[in-house]
Amino acid sequence: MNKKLILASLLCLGVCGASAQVSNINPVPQQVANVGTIVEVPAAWNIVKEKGYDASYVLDALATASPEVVVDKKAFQLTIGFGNQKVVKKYKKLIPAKAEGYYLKVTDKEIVIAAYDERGAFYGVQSLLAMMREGKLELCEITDFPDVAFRGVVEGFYGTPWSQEDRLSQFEFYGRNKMNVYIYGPKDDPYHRDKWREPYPEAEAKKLQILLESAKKNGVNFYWAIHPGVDIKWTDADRDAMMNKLEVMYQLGIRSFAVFFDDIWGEGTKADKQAALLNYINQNFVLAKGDVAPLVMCPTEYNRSWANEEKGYLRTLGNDMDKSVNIMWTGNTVVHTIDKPSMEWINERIQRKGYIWLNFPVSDFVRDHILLGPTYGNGLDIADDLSGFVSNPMEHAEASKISLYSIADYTWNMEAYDYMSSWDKAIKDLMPHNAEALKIWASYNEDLGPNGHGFRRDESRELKPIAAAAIKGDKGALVSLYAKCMELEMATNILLGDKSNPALLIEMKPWLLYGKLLAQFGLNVCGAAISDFSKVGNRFDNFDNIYKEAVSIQAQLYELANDKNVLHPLQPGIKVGSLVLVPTLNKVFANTVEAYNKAHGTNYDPVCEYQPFSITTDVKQIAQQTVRAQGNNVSVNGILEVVTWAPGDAFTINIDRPVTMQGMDFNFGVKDVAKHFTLELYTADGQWRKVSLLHYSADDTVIHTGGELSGIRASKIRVTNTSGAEVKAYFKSFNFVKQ
Ligand code: LOG
Repeated sequence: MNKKLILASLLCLGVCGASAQVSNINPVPQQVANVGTIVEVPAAWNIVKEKGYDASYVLDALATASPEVVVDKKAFQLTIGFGNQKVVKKYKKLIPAKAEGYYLKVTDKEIVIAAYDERGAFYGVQSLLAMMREGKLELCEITDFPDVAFRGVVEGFYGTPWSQEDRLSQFEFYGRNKMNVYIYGPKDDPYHRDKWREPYPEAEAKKLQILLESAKKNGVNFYWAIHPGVDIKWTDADRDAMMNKLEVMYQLGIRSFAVFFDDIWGEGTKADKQAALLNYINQNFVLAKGDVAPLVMCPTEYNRSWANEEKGYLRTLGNDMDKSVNIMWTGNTVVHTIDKPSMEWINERIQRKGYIWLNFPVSDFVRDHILLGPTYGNGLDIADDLSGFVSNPMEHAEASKISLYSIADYTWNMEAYDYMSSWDKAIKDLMPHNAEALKIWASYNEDLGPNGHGFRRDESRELKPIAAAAIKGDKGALVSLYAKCMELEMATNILLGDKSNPALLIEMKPWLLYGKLLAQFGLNVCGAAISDFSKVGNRFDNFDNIYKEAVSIQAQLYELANDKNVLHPLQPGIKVGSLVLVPTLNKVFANTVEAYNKAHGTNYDPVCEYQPFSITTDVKQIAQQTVRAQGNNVSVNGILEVVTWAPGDAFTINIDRPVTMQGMDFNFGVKDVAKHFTLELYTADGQWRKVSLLHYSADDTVIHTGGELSGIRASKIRVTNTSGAEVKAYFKSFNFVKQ
């Protein structure tokens, strides 16, 4: 335990458990003392502030508090000030000497908020408001400041960008939770990426200005990111196009900028050119303007697994690029938690402290899941090794707040970060009146399932021991599992009727409907497992009905997961409880059916979920993709980033029986790429048969097959890079149709 913690716990001895109001503050403050006495919120207060300090977002925030503002020296006093303001002169020694730090004292006669700077005063007000949220106040003395200077969010995912309402709600949330950065970079905004040279249409520009205002009100630095790497030429014309666009954005009011070079290949990836461009922008725009924040850039090799040490991309950036430009980093792989050794590795190469882009809770590569679990795994000792820490969230803005609440907590006070209690607080914050139902529900929506990035999360911690015993046939455990399914059904019903957070409900609804049905499947399965099929009149006595119900629920689940409104071409479907609950229920179902078949000489199929396809491949990035069948249409989900095929690398779909082919196409996202690949089918006579590949036109990136494909019966489909050289391409889609 470090000194700070020892001090904090000594001061807390005996009273911490009672510090109900202070514990509502997020992030957990650095130092808390003299807590334990809960008092009423004063009905009125007299605000003492610096003369002339009138219009400010800090005072606006304070004005949302319940006490009536009176001008009366004998009333309850609230003193607020920062920096060199006279009004807080006598607290000078108590103010932490750190940007955004504040000192907050609550006694039964007065409140003092004395901060290092204006942002600190805003955060002092936020802590006070959080304490008062339940209508009470707690006497305390808090000394608080952030561990990480830049904390927040990068809207950097693929998929539907957040709506205007989403973003406005986010900024209010960031302000409340002391996050100071929002980087605007949704991959699917054309004016960020594909049309980076063009200005926003007027209506879009106006919307950005509204966002900017809201960000300011909440103490959030709004970074606008540009993504020119797809087609940039290192010419004066493109450099001028970049400067023009930045100027247009500056005129709109943007004062913080980022430049992204992720997920590209070819000309745009050159480190020396990127560094030269960033330096040019830094010198001729950022420094020339004088009121623009230091640049943030996302490199092409933004994680260790992609770093090519021989070519020295990162070292070139480290050497050549102005030291004031921040460099983003996702860790050891695209999706990874961050630890001390990985920070040391990157910082040494880029010769500055890395700016973390955490790819959590982003779900654009596992869109069949919604990620509501706790945020854990990042080192608690890396505060001094990084320059910033932002999270890339889900396209579900409201649901992302569960993780973002904890990202705020973690980046502010790392050593005190407790991911389970932070998770509980986040859930309570998001849905105070149905927190228990939301917590139950969240515990079935944590893991991402198998995915190309290999990033997994724990799930359903409480259910695990019960599940293991239930699979072994333990009757007590089966009863507990039954109860868990009832609990899940109840939670989904409560949430489906919740009116307190409509935005959250809209986002979760497809999963909730699925989860409710899954709970019913669980009741059926556990009921059957517990029943001895002897008593008359029991719902679970007629095995044939139970079996029909199970099959019917599976069919209904399939319908829900294949509803056109939730079908995303990359990862179609809906997954709930995929790590523990679903495999447990399937196993219990199989056990029960097998036992019944044995005892009664029947022949019911014990398999409830069926997967006839599997993938084998040398290309690691696509090894974890899933194969889906809908009727005769079979598809492999695509991935987002660039895929590298070494010479000879193959990708094979194995089918558990021969099928007759009708048609096929796949899209590697590049023109004229078909010539590098060979397609072969493994036919019933044990031969590999070659099928020709072509593009329909020079502009078409889709690869089609020759007419000879139709009618071939095959149990394996194999695509091989036969170009003799490395091929870089995308893997956007891969489909075939059987007869
Ligand atoms: C993209 C990002 C995407 C994320 C997860 C970075 C720097 N870029 O693989 O836009 O949301 O991974 O799919 C990325 O992470 N590429």
